[in-house]
Amino acid sequence: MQAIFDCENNYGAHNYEPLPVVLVRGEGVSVWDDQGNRYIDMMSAYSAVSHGHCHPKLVNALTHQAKQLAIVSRAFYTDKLGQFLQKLCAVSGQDRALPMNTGAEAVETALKAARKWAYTVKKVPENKAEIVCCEGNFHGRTIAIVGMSSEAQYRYGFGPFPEGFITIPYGDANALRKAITANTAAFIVEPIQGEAGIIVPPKGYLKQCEEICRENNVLLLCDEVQTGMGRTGKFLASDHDHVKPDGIMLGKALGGGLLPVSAFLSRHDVMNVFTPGDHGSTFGGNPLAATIGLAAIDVLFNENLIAQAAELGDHLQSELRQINSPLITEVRGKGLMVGLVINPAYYSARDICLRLLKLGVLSKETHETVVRLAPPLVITKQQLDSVVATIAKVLTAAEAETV
Ligand code: IF1
Repeated sequence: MQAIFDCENNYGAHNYEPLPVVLVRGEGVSVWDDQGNRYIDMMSAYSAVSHGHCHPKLVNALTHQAKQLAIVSRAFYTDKLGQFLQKLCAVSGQDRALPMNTGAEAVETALKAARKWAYTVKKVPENKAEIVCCEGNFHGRTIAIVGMSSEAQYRYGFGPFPEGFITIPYGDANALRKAITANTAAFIVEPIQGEAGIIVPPKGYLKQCEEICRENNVLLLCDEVQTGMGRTGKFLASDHDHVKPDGIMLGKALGGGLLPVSAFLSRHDVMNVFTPGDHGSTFGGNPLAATIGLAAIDVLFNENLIAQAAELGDHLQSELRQINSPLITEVRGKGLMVGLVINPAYYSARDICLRLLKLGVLSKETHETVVRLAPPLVITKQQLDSVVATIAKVLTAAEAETV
């Protein structure tokens, strides 16, 4: 095991600090390490594995298409892309979709669309477009995107950044109203902030933002890379508030836990700002990715995973709230996107994650205090109950050690 850690650490950049476990196999909610120990995966690759590891239908679709045709670039039509985009538009209520690979690319696509829409449709003077973003946001790691970040570590050493981004507090619709000028192109927001610590905004926030955007001819861009694809108990988290964004970014689970597949979705009048040569990607929308993306959406609906996320999410949160421990300060989230907040006076969230790991539960902290719990949506109630029992056990043992 040490040899594996050493090899990765000696030849890789040190931009991660993984927990000390070597995973070699996955099936559904389970993963196994190189010693044959089994774990329940409660973070599902930051929601990329919502369908569970190596879902048989998705693996079948992948291998079948891989033998047929995988990559051809967008220089040609394929028999798979149109079907995928049509389905994507149908389930998200948008007119057009632009396929990319990673979440960050979908976000960059949204930023480019919003700026060009501002110049060509809204008639903002050249190079004056502004995009409003939120404190605590996480939209990815590119230079433009970390330029939007309020997190010192994500920015430090990577400047100079593109201009034209204005940061306001998250969850405060009035701040949005005040930040908008004649040059505002868009407001970009996560319906629930993931990296910030599973922050659920006040009820009605997104609806108010939608109204303010409409009044001011500003695009509402919802980053649903993490919250979309059923994670919160609706296909899109913005569906909870009956909000129809002007643009939506999807990623992670859109790739069925097998490939990076992302997309930016929008209305005709926004998407039509792109003309041939404006934007693209070698791999975006390739037949393999399109096949998997389409199958990932089908499995989500056919296996009722969205309703399951809603029901089991409520169950998880109520069970966690019944754990009577001074180590827990809060349980929050929506659907199967849950944060367990640890009292920093006793332990860090990472300490708790390490203890859970030893008892066969994979989780991941975000910031110092939040244990992120976001299992594959295929998890059963019984499996969830066993995880809650393990969490209770860990907290009781940890509490005993504090006295
Ligand atoms: C890492 C967190 C999760 C995202 C939203 C876009 C992207 C992400 C809302 C970019 C990516 C990731 C990336 C991963 C850690 C992770 C994360 F801890 F940072 F917050 F999921 F919770 N929009 N989120 O959450 O998507 O380009 O990565 O495909 O290590 O950076 P990507």
